[in-house]
Amino acid sequence: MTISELNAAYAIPGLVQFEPGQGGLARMAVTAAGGAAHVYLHGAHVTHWQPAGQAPVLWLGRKSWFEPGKPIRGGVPICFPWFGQHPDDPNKPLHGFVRLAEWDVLSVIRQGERGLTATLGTKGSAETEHHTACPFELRYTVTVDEALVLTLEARNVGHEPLTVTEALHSYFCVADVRKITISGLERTTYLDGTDDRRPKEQDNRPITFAGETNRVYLNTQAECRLIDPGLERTITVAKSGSLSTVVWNPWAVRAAAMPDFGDEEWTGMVCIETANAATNAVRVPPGGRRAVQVRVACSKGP
Ligand code: TA6
Repeated sequence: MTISELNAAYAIPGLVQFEPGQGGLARMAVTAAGGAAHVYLHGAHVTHWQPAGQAPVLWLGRKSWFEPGKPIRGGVPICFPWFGQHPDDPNKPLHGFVRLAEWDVLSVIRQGERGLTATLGTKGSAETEHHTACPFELRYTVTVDEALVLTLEARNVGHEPLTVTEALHSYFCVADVRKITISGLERTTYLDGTDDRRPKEQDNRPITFAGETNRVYLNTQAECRLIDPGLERTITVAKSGSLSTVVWNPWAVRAAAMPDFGDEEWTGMVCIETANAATNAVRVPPGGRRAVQVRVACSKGP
């Protein structure tokens, strides 16, 4: 659909409109009383969320691609139907292909007095160039308010079981990653991506950052609290339908190696990803549905 067609079908004056975003890609701009947001149809990618009375919460890279066929760096990329490298074919796109797809808008409705809910959809099937083992349909519901609630629902529309790994790969803005803490994952086993994915255990203290960090915490449904003394705020990340939490910061050397990541930008971001990865892969039976949800909130102070 063109931007005019999207506006004719879904715009709500004063609350939501469609517009050309960066790179000319179509995005939905939400200006609800509870919060503002941008959602690109490219990847159904939430790139911006600012709850009322707060600074922006999501980090977006200044050097991000905004091009068909390339992922956006920052916000909340949707990793599906595989997280990281494809299990059998390293030539397939990292983190799956739905973050590269153009999604359809299915509905846009007011949510209470102060919010808005938009639902987007896409499909993957063996007949497409994606060569997934099994066809599926996705619905992604984005609720913008004082909290940001994202729900990814997958339906297996094939005749075989569908095994997926996935993540809502949220990037958060921080004043300085070296000064934040993340609590909630104490005494949890993780695979250390900086050490050949060896299993390790988080001690009984919150996570702090002193170097490249790339961890898949397993078998955890815990809520995480990101305490940022520099921005004087706490971000809470609560989830359901997810047994893994991924924590990532590339640090200086890896950031410099990524063409779409500014050399100095790593200090201002951290990812806390609501995932089902590695041994937490999910099996969806034929005709079955499953959903993963994250709820992000932000409050002033520790
Ligand atoms: O979630 C962490 C991670 O899997 C890292 O290994 C790193 O590669 C990151 O995601 C970003 O991946 P991308 O394909 O967006 O560059």
